[in-house]
Amino acid sequence: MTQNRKRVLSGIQPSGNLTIGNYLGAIKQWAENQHRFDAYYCVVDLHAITVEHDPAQLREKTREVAAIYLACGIDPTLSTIFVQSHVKAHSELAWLLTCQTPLGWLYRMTQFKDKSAKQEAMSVSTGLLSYPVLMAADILLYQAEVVPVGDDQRQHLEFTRDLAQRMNHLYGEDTFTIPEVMIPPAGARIMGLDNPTAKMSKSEAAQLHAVYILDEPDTIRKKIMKSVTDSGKEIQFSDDPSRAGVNNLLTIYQAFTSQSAEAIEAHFSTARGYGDLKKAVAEAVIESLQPIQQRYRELTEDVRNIDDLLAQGAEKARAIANRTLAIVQERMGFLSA
Ligand code: ATP
Ligand code: LTN
Repeated sequence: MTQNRKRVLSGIQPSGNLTIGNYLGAIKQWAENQHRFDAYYCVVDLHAITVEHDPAQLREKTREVAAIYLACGIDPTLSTIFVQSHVKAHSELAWLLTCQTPLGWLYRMTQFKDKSAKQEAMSVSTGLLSYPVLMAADILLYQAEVVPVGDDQRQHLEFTRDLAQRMNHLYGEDTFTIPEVMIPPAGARIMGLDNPTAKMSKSEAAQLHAVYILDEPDTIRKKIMKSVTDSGKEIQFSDDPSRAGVNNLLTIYQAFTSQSAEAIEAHFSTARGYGDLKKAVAEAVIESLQPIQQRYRELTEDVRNIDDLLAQGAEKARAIANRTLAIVQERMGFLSA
């Protein structure tokens, strides 16, 4: 059974509260497709230290993200859930790949440019620059064929493919599988509620920026009702930047309700204004998150259960990752230990 299914790998950083962007761009499609894939979903804790972090919070969020994967329907009997740092091969392969990565490839990454722009140039961590190399190691260790992510990760996937091709050219064409990106049809790029021209992100501190997966219904209502729109009243999908707020609300509604754009526009054609739209979006989000939140509460009553699952996941992941690492080490000229 496993042999016929395509290998898939993806991950989320435990760097804050997971947002509906993380859900719609990543976890939702992981859960929907898990029957047809041999899937590996990791909590990428090593990536979370590329910016300033608090050790106690990292510990807490790592378990929380794993519990959210489960609560969103990732079934551990179908998919393997694990913590990146539990599989040491990720760090080891990242070093081997680092030595084959031209600096120019890293300097042009938009995520690096955006995140480093928020800090003093010379104090930006080297880890933030080499972030995509660690991500490439995550993917290539498992010989993943497909990587389901949100739209913002396209460039990192291109980087991974280029690096895999370079390694294959140097060390043998069968060294790494070249992965394909998989982007969901709706919800691949959810924008900030307070600023609909910037991507919704879990590490953005502003109170009204993001809806979190674990937010209470009242908080969700408040955030969506206060979201930034424009002075018009037409409720239609649009790529006009001045109408980005309404477009974002419609996109959220579409991703949660799985209706067509035409049906949604027809539905809202009789609405009295943006207030009606906001109310409907808030209720759709609340209703969709309710079963996830309920399941999250049940799961976290027993954290030992989650830790056991993560230990089993790491063991399964290690077997595959170590095999790839050994091949690469041998081909690069390292003596076997
Ligand atoms: P951070 O703010 O800590 O950098 P983030 O919220 O951007 O984090 P990541 O951990 O970098 O989240 O991303 C995890 C997954 O969620 C990736 O597949 C990413 O594409 C997806 N994702 C993140 N934000 C969004 C968004 N606003 N819309 C759609 N998908 C998203
Ligand atoms: N860079 C990703 C998180 C990530 C990832 C991965 C995604 C780390 N390793 C491997 C897919 C596959 C991000 O979303 N910022």
